[in-house]
Amino acid sequence: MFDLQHNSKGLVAHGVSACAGCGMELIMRNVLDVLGEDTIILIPPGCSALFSGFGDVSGLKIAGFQGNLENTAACAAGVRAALTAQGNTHTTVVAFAGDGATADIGLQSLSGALERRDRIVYICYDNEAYMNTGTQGSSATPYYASTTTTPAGKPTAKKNLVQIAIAHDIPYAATASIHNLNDLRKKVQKAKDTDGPAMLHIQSPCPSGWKYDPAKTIELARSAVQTGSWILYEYEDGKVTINNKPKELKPVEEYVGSQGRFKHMTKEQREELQQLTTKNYERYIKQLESMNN
Ligand SMILES: Cc1ncc(C[n+]2csc(CCOP(=O)(O)OP(=O)(O)O)c2C)c(N)n1
Ligand SMILES: [Mg+2]
Repeated sequence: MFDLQHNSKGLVAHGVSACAGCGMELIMRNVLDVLGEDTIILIPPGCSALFSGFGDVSGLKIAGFQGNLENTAACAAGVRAALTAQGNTHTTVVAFAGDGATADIGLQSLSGALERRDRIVYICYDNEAYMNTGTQGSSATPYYASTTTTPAGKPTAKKNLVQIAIAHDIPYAATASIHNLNDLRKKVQKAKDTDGPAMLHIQSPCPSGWKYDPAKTIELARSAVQTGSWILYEYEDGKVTINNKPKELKPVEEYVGSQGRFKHMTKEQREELQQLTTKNYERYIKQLESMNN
């Protein structure tokens, strides 16, 4: 449908209707840039479905289809199996799913594909809620964030998706952030080259759901890492590398202070969040480092 020679560079077509400042759009562009044309993409309902398009019109210049919220990884595994049956080992099969589609509704399907060691690249862009349907809380929504289903702030912590993936003994898993696109792109390349399932968990700031100025998307992504709210690391064949370990964490307020989803928090709650974030960060870094012993 699209003339690759004629259109501008990249595998995303013009006029995609993502919100201004959408982190996920930047992730999609970079992921496809690295994976290249010889890729089939599976997209569930959610904001990334803006790219799979409507009817016979697609926002992407590669093949793919939209499945259900429950079965992105199973769809990807099916496509891989069909390609393998045809003798095709060169095409990359990528699943590109939100946090709700990954950590909640499609978790069983992801678990099955990881356990079977299906050779797929599974990417979860994590905007930390069910954004496409109006910001309902998911299990990836962080502690204290306000959503329409957690208006007074989520009372529980964020689910640790990468640890769940690693528990399946897969060859490659990593987290990434759009403030460091070189690191993100390297990880996409490694995922592509992995012989078996590879999983990337990428934080995706969302101006509409997190309620901040769309110009601040990259700044917020950076601040999440600098405050210890998002940890950058990768797991390769049993070995963990922490890609960014700040000597001293910046105050969490620098990250949450400009986001409307945290504005209901009292001074005491902010102090509590600071303590929790530092404690979780230190504990998790220790846990990751101990995996190399
Ligand atoms: C089983 C099922 N439940 C609910 C829906 C409605 N629905 C469509 S998109 C969506 C939000 C998905 O959230 P997420 O996966 O985090 O992606 P995001 O919209 O945040 O990009 C929901 C709840 C659905 N399509 N299927
Ligand atoms: Mg989401």
